[in-house]
Amino acid sequence: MSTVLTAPLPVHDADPFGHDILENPLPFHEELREAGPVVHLSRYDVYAMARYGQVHAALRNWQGFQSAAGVGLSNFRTEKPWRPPSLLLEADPPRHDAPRRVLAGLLVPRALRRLREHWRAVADDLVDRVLERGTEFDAVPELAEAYPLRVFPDAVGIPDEGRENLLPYGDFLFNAFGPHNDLVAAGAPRAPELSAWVNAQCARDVLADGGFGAQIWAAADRGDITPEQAPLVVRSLLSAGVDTTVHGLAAALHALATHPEQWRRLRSQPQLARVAFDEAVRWGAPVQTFFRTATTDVQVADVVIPGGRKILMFLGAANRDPRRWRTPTHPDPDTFDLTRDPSGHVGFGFGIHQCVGQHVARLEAECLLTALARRVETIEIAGPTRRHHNNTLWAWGSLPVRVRPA
Ligand code: OVV
Repeated sequence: MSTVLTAPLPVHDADPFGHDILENPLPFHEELREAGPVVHLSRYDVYAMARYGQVHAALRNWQGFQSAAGVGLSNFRTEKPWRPPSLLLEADPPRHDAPRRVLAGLLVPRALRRLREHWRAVADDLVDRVLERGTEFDAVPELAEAYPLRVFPDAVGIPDEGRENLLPYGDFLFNAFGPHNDLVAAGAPRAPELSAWVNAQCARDVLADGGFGAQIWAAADRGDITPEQAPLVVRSLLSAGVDTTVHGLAAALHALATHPEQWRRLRSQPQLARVAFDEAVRWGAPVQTFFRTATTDVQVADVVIPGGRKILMFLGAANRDPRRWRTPTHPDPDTFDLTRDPSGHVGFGFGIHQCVGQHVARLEAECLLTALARRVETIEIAGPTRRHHNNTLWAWGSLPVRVRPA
């Protein structure tokens, strides 16, 4: 017989999906971290983790914290999901593994090398055109959105028509991981139409030869996945690959525009572009949260999370936990600093579900940030910035910037 010591569970009554916290989650994150290793969120009757150690451990523990019951607030066992579950994100081993292997193989750095030269040229061209139009512009539509939309859908191989649906689809999808609040209600009317369009882009006959989409279908021909799985794997690319990168790039642009000394550092050492992006994903975590569901009773620190309960993991809070990030050389986790080693951040998750597209995102960031660093001597915020509220994404709606061309 074993005895489990349990401590009283700290409680927080805030709404993590309310507009005040979506606007600026940082004070709430600190309260959660300081409240304890596991906290009960009374508003939704779920458990929460905001400290690095527990978030990291929970992300690794796919046996104890399953994904197949959904990684949003709603439990797929008791509530019908709004779309057929993802074969990657919303699945556990063994079913998760074949689709994951196929996608991972297509998206490893070695497989992306063929894209670099073209993606660099597109970034150079985009930056040139933006600068031709003037030295003040909104970095969200003009760079953070424009660049991924120029390279990623082509790389997947979807047709041109309807690409304007990609961002609204992603916005709804990431809202739908949260509660059925005003953000979900506002997006719901278009969800069926957007979803139907995305699903139609996953069919074999619409996907261009040589793209990621066609390669996923080729994997089905080889028997690595089934023909029924192929369209859903393509759907994962179109679901997870656009808004996340857009807001990761926006986080990087915001960070650099508000830290002139870090911009100078990047200008003098353009090979820091990748570090700059990962530091931005740590500091500005574009994906803030995901849920898991306890498979059985799981003990975390001195708390037992009962089987069947939802756990909300605060990736952005873990990324600034002083317990992990306060070091002798870099004592303040809240600073954006290219001399820091950001590796180990959980902005891409961790473990078997860690972002399979992270190398694609890093390549996009490398191309865009080096193109910008070559042509722009200074970049600063030129007007009021605006957040775009989403239940999962920490997003920018508008980043007016002023640049001085080099
Ligand atoms: C990581 C992520 C986010 C959203 C959707 C998916 C994955 C998916 O696989 O559909």
